[in-house]
Amino acid sequence: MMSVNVVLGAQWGDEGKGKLVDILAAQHDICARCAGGNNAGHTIVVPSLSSPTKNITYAFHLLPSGLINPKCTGLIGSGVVIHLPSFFAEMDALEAQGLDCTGRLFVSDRAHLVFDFHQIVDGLKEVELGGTSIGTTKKGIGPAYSGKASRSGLRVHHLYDEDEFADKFRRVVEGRFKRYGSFEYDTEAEIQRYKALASRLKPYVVDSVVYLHKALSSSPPKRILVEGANALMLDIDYGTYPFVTSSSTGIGGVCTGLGIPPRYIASGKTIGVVKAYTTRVGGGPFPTELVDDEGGVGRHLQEVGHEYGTTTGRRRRCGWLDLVVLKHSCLINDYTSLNLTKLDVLDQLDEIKVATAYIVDGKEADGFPASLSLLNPPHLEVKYQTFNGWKSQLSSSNPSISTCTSYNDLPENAKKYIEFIETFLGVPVEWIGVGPGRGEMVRRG
Ligand code: 2SA
Ligand code: GDP
Ligand code: MG
Repeated sequence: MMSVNVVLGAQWGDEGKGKLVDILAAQHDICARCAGGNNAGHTIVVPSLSSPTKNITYAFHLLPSGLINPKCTGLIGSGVVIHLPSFFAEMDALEAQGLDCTGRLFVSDRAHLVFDFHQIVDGLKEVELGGTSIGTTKKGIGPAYSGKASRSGLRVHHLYDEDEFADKFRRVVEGRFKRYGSFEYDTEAEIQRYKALASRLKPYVVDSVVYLHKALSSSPPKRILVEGANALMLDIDYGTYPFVTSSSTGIGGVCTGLGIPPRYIASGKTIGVVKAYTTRVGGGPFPTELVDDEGGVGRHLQEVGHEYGTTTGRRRRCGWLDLVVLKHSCLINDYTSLNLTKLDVLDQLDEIKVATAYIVDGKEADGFPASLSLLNPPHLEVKYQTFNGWKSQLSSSNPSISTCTSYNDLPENAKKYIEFIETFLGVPVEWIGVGPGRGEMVRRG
């Protein structure tokens, strides 16, 4: 039986999933997205095919990152929400960079559509929330998934029954006008626009259940890689609710979003991508956040790590690695190994801290608390372990770990840091990111 391999974000996103997916895609035939929409952003830096000494930077949002590999086919599964104008804009932008996806990109007919009115409503909801806003990407993700859950959503297959589409569309928009007032929106023009989009989309549409099951049972079976979007702490059930996205970003979302039976997933690898520190975009709790002034460690991580959103350009909040978060993430996703990324960003720090426990109201918490009110002082005290950095173990000829190509090349203190993490979590660190480029990845074992 062919196993399905999965790459998932283990923290609050932007761990560097896209880079690992790009590397693993070389050994897979299909790269599938199972959840989220174009709120995701994956930046991938690879050598140019025409002049390999130069790098090309690709930004993926809705399309699977595995597509950089010309032999890999992309699939957008039923659990994904698709904004068609953005889908085509992304495809066109990739094509302008020399990446042609023709004939190797498919979209599930059961995937829900995100419309511009969902994006408008996303913004209006955020305004209503005021000081307690989620800090969404305003890509319409929440409103589109609420439509799905309330059974009023439009799916890809609806595009191909024009009367049903127009009827449903008018009703849904009317409902949003009732709830939010008559915001500026030309319903009839939108219905016309979607006729053209539907015909452009037609060659990409498949029944992804049949497609994947044929792929798994073909001879030889196709090798499938699932690319997670967002991350476990943004999961609708297990993240820091309500400061989460609206999909299942963990391992459960792989089954529901693709219709792949769990035994294929259980016999494959589930690789958790973990940034060597923590970042988060938008609102919500972040117990190890470093809120400091210019020159502080938080600012250092942000600048050295270029911590700005791929989709919105927003500054990412930065802080120390949080093993309480990661333990919670491991309990749910049961990673078979980890990819520790952006270790190079810590190169110049004298000391590195890692959160090892939460003391909630004087008692060590067993897991990551569900109640957000417990995550603030005076309830919460975070316990840290401090490590010496490896700055002094670097040399003028080797000023960054970015040049390391094997585990043994890494400075002793960097190895201690890695080994502490894997022992604490009980999961091996198989890959170590030492720079943004495809080649800047150390494989262990
Ligand atoms: P949404 O738009 O409804 O999914 O937002 C809900 C929360 O989920 C967070 N979220 C993200 N966090 C990190 N990265 C994301 N993707 C982009 C990137 C972000 C960007 O890769 O850089 O460009 O700003 C992402 N997408 C959603 C969001 O911040 C809310 O906290
Ligand atoms: P994703 O959403 O998990 O795919 O991550 P993003 O692409 O949004 O953010 C990760 C950022 O870090 C991107 O700009 C990557 O190019 C970059 N990156 C990935 N791995 C490494 C690494 O090991 N070191 C450094 N310095 N940058 C990395
Ligand atoms: Mg990202």
